Amino acid sequence: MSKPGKQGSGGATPPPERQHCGFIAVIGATNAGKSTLVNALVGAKVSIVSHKVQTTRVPVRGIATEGDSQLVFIDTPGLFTPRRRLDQAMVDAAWGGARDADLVVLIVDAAKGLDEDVARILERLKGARTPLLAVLNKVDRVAAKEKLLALAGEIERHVPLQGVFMISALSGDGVADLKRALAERMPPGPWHYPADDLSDAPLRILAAEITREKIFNRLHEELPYAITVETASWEERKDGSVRIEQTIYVTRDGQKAIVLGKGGQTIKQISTEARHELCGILERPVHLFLFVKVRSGWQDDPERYREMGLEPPKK
Ligand SMILES: Nc1nc2c(ncn2[C@@H]2O[C@H](COP(=O)(O)OP(=O)(O)OP(=O)(O)O)[C@@H](O)[C@H]2O)c(=O)[nH]1
Ligand SMILES: [Mg+2]
Repeated sequence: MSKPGKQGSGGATPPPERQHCGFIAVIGATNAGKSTLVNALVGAKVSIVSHKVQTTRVPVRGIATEGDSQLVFIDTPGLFTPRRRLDQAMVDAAWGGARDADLVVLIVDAAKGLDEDVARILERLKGARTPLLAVLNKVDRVAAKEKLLALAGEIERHVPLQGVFMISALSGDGVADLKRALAERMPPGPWHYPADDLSDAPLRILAAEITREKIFNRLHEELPYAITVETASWEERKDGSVRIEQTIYVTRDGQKAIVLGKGGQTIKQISTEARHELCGILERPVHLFLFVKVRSGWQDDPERYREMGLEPPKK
């Protein structure tokens, strides 16, 4: 995806001998604010966000520049104890993202502190060789500064850290400092992407994710987890608009009825919200058509995983 409406933060591309570039995996417990932070660092929405857990399902790359450095962020699914098959595929993908990075940023929700999920992540990071930085997020929710310092100390007792940053990804507090510090740690090497690219995800994937975000925000309990969204067709029309058809897969008839809502109200709201956001990103009129299909076994169907960009879980 290049230039979805907004410019990347960088100016001109530096000459090859000055270029630095690296991959930074952003990992952490689910709901810690990883996607919010990656969007803030990139300066555009590349990854969807919700107040619910397990929103991100697939590692998403977001690209930013700072000085002579190109920073390729990998927003990963949250790390948690997997229960469903999809969970396992998500958690495997998250650790895979961390393995391939030059630098790992561990995000911890400062209001939650070092809970069981974080403890488990720290345990697994102990043996890792990739340099690690800790970011305490949601500091806007923590009034006592001593609490933050204590948390930083606790994390440092578990794993060797290159540094600790305290930020609010939501308000942007501390994000610029973090970005500069990350840029300084990037190894010399050619930029992987053109200067104004913001993501490498195809627009049809981003479009499906945006619809999934609206579903996450509007539907509750188990339903968002029983859903996957795919862009079935994408047609650029002569009048400059784009016609997008998407399929929302659910696992049961009852779920289909909830997604549609009384007289089709719910799906209409989801569609309006998604279309509105897509118009902003694509900077042209969008005609969005959503279809709900019941596919009881989609969570066992390798094709659905491939469409999402995940390795199907092994039986
Ligand atoms: N108060 C506050 N809320 C935040 C901050 N950063 C993120 N949030 C909120 O935390 C919730 C989760 O944010 P996400 O960015 O989706 O979290 P995530 O870590 O990507 O979550 P998963 O993809 O589900 O693992 C959302 O409601 C965000 O608005 C912050 O700095 N302060
Ligand atoms: Mg996320």
